[in-house]
Amino acid sequence: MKKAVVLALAVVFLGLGAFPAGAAYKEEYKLDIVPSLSTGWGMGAQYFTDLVKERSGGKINIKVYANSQLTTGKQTNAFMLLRNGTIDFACQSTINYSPQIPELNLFALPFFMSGQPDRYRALDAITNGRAGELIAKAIEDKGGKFLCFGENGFREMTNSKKEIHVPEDLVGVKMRVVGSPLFLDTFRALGSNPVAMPWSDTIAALQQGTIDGQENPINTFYPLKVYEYNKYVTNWHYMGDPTMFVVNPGVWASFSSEDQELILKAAKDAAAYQIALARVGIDENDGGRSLEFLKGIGRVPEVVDWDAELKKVGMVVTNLTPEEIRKFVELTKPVVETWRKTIGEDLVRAAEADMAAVR
Ligand code: X2X
Repeated sequence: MKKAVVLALAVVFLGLGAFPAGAAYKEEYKLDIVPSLSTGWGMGAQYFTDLVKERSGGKINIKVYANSQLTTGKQTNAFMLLRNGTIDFACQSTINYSPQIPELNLFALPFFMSGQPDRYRALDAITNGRAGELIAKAIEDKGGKFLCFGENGFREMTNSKKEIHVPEDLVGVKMRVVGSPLFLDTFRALGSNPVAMPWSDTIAALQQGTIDGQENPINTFYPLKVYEYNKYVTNWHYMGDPTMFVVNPGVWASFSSEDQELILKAAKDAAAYQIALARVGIDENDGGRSLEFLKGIGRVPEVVDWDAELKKVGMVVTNLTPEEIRKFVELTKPVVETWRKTIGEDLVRAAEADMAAVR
């Protein structure tokens, strides 16, 4: 008799879907990020969870797990763990999801956005444009609920050996790159000898000298004191690295529509903060907008003049001339040609049209 009741209840529940609205919320939702909480990426993720907690009156409690804890260092498996529900929420780089969602390689096409007159306008045109919609759809088709784009930043290059002005300078410099094939192709095309490695192993490897350099946004490598091992930084802006605020679709469906709205709004507010942190003192065309925004929300970070700060901590800052940049662009052209096909011509063309529209 009891069994029959349980069975009948089970049937009713299944009929309502696996996550009936009004189901008890979890005590804690887990949010995945790769770097430490002290980075702009980490600060943006933390702000998101704080806003959700505050605005839900403590009902929705999301905890940030930094330093790839939830993927045990295997950052390129992160999307699979979000999809299967091991991870509830994430603020992740497109790079780490790109092995499962090829469209996300778009942002890592070398000099795709920085080849435009204003690389930040180009990036915004993509994330807010037709290409951004296609990318959101690609993520949802593969099993992730997309909320919005944030920002890690444009990626620069550091090393312990010498100033990098032209591709030949990279010969013999052992660069760490993310374990995503496009990065290996780009650095090999430049004549470097790249090593794919999780971020969680990178600082120790720099310290031990098993690698000579790495590439990441300033705002991501500085908090980890990369300058203690790498004297040289080259600002080449070769790719812009947005983050994505995403949720497991089952978890998303378990929230009431009011709470979904609250979460989406918090993600957008946190993304605006993360984007401002990625640009303040770095985007030379930002005209003080990022700083104004950060003042407005009462969250001005310690460092707002990165050029001065990097010099202060002893780094040699190399800003490339257009001539020098052209050499990097030439050598990576075949990589772009090959990867356009993997990403999908339609998406690449949509992104080119989005960028052209703001030029
Ligand atoms: O691994 C990296 O370089 C990092 C932290 O930027 C990413 O997760 C893409």
